Amino acid sequence: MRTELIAAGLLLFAIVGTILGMWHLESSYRKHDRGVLLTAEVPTERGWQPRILHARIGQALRLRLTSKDVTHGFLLPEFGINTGPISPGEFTTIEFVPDRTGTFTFYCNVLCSPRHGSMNGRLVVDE
Ligand SMILES: [Cu+2]
Repeated sequence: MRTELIAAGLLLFAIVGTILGMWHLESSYRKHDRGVLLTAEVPTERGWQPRILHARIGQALRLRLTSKDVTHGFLLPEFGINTGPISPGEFTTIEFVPDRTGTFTFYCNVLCSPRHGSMNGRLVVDE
C-alpha cells in the first residue's frame, strides 16, 4: 500500500512537472515573438517598413532590424539609440523602454542612396 502511494505520488509529480515545463517553454517563446521587425530599403523603394512604430511608456520595445538592399543604420536620438551599420540580410536587435510619451523621428544614419536624407520614420509612444 505504501509503495503504491509513493508510486502514485511520483507519477503525479512527473505529470505536474511536465505541464509546468511546457507552459514555461511556451511563455518564453511568446516573449521572443514580441519584437517588431523593422526593415530598411532606400527611399526610392520603400524606406523604413513600417514607417510608423507604436510603443507604450514603460513597456519594453524590441526591434529586429534588417536591410533588404544596401547598408543602412538606425538612429533614434531622443533615446540614445544608434545601431551602427546594418548590412543587407543581417539582423540587429535592440530593446529599450520608452520613458516619455510623444512622437519621435528615427533616421537612417548611413549614406545609402541619393534619397538618404528622406529616409526617416516616427516612433509614437503612448500612455
Ligand atoms: Cu541612408
